[in-house]
Amino acid sequence: MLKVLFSAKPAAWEEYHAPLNAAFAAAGLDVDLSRDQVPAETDYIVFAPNGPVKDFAPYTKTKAVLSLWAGVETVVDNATLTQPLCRLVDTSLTQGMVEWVTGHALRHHLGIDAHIHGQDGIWRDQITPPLAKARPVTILGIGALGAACGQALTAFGFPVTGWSRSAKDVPGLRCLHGDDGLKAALTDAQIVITLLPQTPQTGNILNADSLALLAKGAFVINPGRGPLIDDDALLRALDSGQIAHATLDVFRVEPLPADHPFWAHPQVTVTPHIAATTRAETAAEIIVDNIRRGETGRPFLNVVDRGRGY
Ligand code: NDP
Ligand code: OXD
Repeated sequence: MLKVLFSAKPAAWEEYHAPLNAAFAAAGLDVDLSRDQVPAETDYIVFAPNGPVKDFAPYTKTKAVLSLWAGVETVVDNATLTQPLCRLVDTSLTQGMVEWVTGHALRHHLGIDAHIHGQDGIWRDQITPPLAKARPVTILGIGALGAACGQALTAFGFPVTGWSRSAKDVPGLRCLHGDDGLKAALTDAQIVITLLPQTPQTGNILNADSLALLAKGAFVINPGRGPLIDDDALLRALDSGQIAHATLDVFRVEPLPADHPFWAHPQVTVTPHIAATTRAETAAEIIVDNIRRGETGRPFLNVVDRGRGY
């Protein structure tokens, strides 16, 4: 019998244990899934960064650590982690991100706020937004999430540029990469969406210089990670009108402290790290599929490259 440790918050256990056990049974795997395993006898760890396991050294028999999160920045540098680390790539997570990004991009594109906040009996000037084809969008990070968001936005007609570390070809997107590509990707963009992982290379990628490349009055949407943005530079760009509005889902400190200027700024929308939620039913199938792969001698999917940090 395989011994699988579930290391996440108690609420996650309530959500996950039934779907995981159902997926193990469907896969024909005989598994003891528990929040309490003897480390040296544990075959796999289902892992969330906010769970109890911080030291992987005692897990000498463990074949893989399977993250319930897509972002792995809090564990990738853990020196005790020598086992393969697999991050979550899940169609439900991706679809959730596509819906959140598309919704917020359309809000800014259409100027929806002007009318929602204008229920005061005044028939306002009619301001016609440009069609999507005249609103260039740039997505920094065109991996599992960014590429899907880019393709959804191209379906509306937005000209979408995607930027990545290595050269990529995502149908429908203008794909740029590397340092040279970043400048071209940001120049004159009217909506910029950050879907990069948090690594030493991506910190403060949106800073005073890069924000200045965007079209005057551009919109920033960040569902990636807080440190991708230099907060002070963003606040200055909002105050100067260089950035018209920032919709931010992720922050350097979460929950965002009550005294952070983002809360009070009229051109900032704060959402509480809800852009894309991991859904237990699909995530369980993905985790179990990876365990089945391990047990049948096939390579694990979505293994994190420690050198790259994602
Ligand atoms: P992927 O690993 O699939 O994609 C990451 C993308 O970023 C790739 O295109 C990669 O380039 C690019 N990239 C990484 N480093 C650099 C760099 N130095 N320069 C240029 N491009 C770089 O990740 P996902 O799409 O699955 O997830 C992205 C992030 O979204 C996660 O790391 C997480 O932080 C965040 N997230 C947020 C959620 C939320 O609810 N707010 C939910 C889930 C994830 P290349 O293609 O060349 O490798
Ligand atoms: C994730 C997240 O990384 O929720 O999965 O941000």
